[in-house]
Amino acid sequence: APIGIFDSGLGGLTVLHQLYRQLPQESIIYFGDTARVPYGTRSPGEIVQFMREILTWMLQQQVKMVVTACNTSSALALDTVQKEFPIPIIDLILPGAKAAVQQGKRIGVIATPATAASNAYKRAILEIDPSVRVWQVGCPEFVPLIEQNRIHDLYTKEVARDYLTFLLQQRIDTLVYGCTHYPHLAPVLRSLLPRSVKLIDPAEYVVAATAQELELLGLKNTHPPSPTRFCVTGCPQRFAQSSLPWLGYTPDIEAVCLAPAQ
Ligand code: DGN
Repeated sequence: APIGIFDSGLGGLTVLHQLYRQLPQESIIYFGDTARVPYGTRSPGEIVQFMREILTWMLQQQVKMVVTACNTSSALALDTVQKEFPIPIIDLILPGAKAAVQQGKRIGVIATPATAASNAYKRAILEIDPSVRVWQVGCPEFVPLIEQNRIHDLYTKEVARDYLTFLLQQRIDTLVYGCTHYPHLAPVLRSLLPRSVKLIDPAEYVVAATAQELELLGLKNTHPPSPTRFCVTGCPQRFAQSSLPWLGYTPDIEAVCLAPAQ
């Protein structure tokens, strides 16, 4: 059976990339809720509802496990829905928080406004190590800019400079990508940060946690993997086009229609 991963749009591709690297034998279904991106400015109630719909669909596809490739969903909805669905759902935030405290003492988190407001990273980090300092910044413009493939615009760099100013004033030594879209901005962010600042991509660690869980539950794939299925709620052509720079090829995209969850 495949592993299901989902995001509101292109962000999950950074998790997919790690799945290909760390678990190349697994079959994957990628789900992008592109009709409703961005999630970052939605209410917690909406995010819970979206996640229920996505998980219901995932169960119909008979996935064996779901990897949350969206921090906003992980922060706002995971606790609620985890109890409602009979399938392992891997959280993104705790593995990222663990990695951050192993690397730094003054930790900055950039995230969607919803994730930043939820304090999910701050809480997770301080629970592991109360002696570190944590600052979070909500970055409302990043996801729309990435979805529009405007990564190399001068404007994007100016926006990034603005978001980082406060964190640099705090002399952070570590920066966490608190949104799966943000590793797509790595070259821009790297150019604005001192070399000594370490960048943490939670995608790397959520996939390591997934590998452990597969092992623990005896769910590792033993057959050759099937090609990844890409499914979106918005325009398939648009996703094919915007994912091209990250995937390096134009995938076939299925359009799906989610049924409202009960
Ligand atoms: N990629 C999602 C996340 O990690 O929070 C956010 C996407 C969005 O829709 N804002």
